[in-house]
Amino acid sequence: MAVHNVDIARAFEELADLLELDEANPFRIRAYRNAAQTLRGLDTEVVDLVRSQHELSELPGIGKDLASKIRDYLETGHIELLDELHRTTPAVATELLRLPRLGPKRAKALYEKLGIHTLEQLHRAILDGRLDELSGFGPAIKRDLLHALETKPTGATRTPLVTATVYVGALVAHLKRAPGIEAVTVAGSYRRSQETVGDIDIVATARDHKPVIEWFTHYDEVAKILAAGPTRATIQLRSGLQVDLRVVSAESYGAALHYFTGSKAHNIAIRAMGQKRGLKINEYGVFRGAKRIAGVTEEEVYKSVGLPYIEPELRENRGELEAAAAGQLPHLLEPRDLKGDLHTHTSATDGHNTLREMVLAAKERGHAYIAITEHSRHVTIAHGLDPGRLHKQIDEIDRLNEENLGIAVLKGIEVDILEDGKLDLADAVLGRLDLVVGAIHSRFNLSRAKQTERILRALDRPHFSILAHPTGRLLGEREPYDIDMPRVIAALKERGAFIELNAHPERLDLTDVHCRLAKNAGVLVSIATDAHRVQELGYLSFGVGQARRGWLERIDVLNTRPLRELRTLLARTMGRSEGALGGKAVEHEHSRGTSH
Ligand code: DGT
Ligand code: CA
Ligand code: CA
Repeated sequence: MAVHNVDIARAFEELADLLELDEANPFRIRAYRNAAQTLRGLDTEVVDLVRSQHELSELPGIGKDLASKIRDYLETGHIELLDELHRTTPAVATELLRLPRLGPKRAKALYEKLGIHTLEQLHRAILDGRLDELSGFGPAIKRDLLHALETKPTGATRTPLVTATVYVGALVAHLKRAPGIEAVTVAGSYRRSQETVGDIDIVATARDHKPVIEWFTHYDEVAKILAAGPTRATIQLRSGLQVDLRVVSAESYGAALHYFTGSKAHNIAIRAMGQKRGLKINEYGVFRGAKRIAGVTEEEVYKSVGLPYIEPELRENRGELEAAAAGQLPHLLEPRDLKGDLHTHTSATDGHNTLREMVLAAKERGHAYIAITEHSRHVTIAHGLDPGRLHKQIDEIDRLNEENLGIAVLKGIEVDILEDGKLDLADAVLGRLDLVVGAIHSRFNLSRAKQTERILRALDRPHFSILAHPTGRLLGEREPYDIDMPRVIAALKERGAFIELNAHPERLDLTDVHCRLAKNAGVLVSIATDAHRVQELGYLSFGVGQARRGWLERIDVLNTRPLRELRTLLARTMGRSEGALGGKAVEHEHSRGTSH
């Protein structure tokens, strides 16, 4: 059975967690985490690298020892050390480590001293006051734990789109080799680029359906066949992901694709429009009486109810039918519209590639510009920059730009917005930059009023360009912090600043709804990867999917602008009237701000 990179990455992450409980050497733990990140970012499956005789130890962060563990896993499906740690650690341990404020010491105390073996038991122990018997669990910790246990994101069984992508790619490749197969398209929430998917829906055409169904159910990643009939089947992959396949005839392909792409609300609305015209619309076609009048393509289905084609990402019955009827559908953003990346990190802080490597990789992707935006000093775990190190990086970028690499490197920072709304670095050093990206990395649990006020204060600083990952959420892991988004967006508008759609697939932080809010308010969205390694520069595509769900067009997005225009827009957020390309930058004090 094929092992995917994510499987190995997951095993290494678990190893790191369990070693942490074992209080193993921190460098060793770190090595496993780094290796897991490398694996998640690779473009090639490790299995294929091994097959083609590549040295795994040449991969970044993978030494001889880790390479041999990967080989063990590929050959046997096991890592001996992991099996051993599983035998000696209770299963709840890794779940506990994922909760806030629980490191190895506290987690261990919970199962060793209080005999806690499920999260449910922990919840009850806190409510019963039994946690008070343990030292190291003060009221603040208990409150945070309770909050986490009680707001555990619902629908945790949904799969992030990025994870699904890995499995879907391989499965579609398999299906395309099925006997007599004509077309294969992934439909459902996956096609609509929803940030998480419940299951995968695939529509295929073939003259003879049965061999395709057999080919599908015999895929070597299948753990369970949940249903199999003459034209449809449902399987569960080893990863747990469930997949529905429908095989239809070519005459029904468009109708089936439309039906199974959904959303259900969109389908129902389309069907109602059909009914008004005396048409019956289902997954087999569009019918007037017994006569099929459409169904080969999706365009035909829409045409039968008098509408132009509607892009899958819009199909949520959130106004797309009305817009289509009025000829006012947006011309959705395309991946090629993006000219560069405005949020990236390097090995100067917690990134894994050097400045030069990041810049050259961005150029390789065809970017016209890349902004380097390291963390500031307050984010100590990321080894954030202090003024001295930032000055040094600014000089380094100036020198790099003098080499005329064919890509512009913008000088930025991801500066921490402190609890009181001040920025983590003084105005003097921020003033040397091309852009200031501001972000919250602490005190996520402030009240809505306080959290909003914190951001509004930061927007009043003399230098502020883009609000990064505006709600701080991590998909399936951390709930968004509570802010008054319409108010924040209005303040950004007033300041002439921008909002980020963080394209990292574990964040996708701005939601589709908030993208639309920004668009309607006239605040440009910066779609940026937050890349910490060169491979992650490819995450822009996830941002584009989300942006399309938010109805964004090329004109709504900051980094579709050519360099010159971008510089002008950014210069304004920095209190300068003109971009560096438009002659000498004119600096003047921002009326409201002072240094701190
Ligand atoms: P998911 O899987 O929860 O992420 O979301 P979807 O949208 O992929 O939903 P799923 O897999 O249950 O069904 C795929 C599509 O099939 C759905 O988007 C629309 C269509 N569909 C499913 N059930 C119904 C239904 O009862 N009525 C109509 N009109 N369409 C349905
Ligand atoms: Ca689905
Ligand atoms: Ca389904």
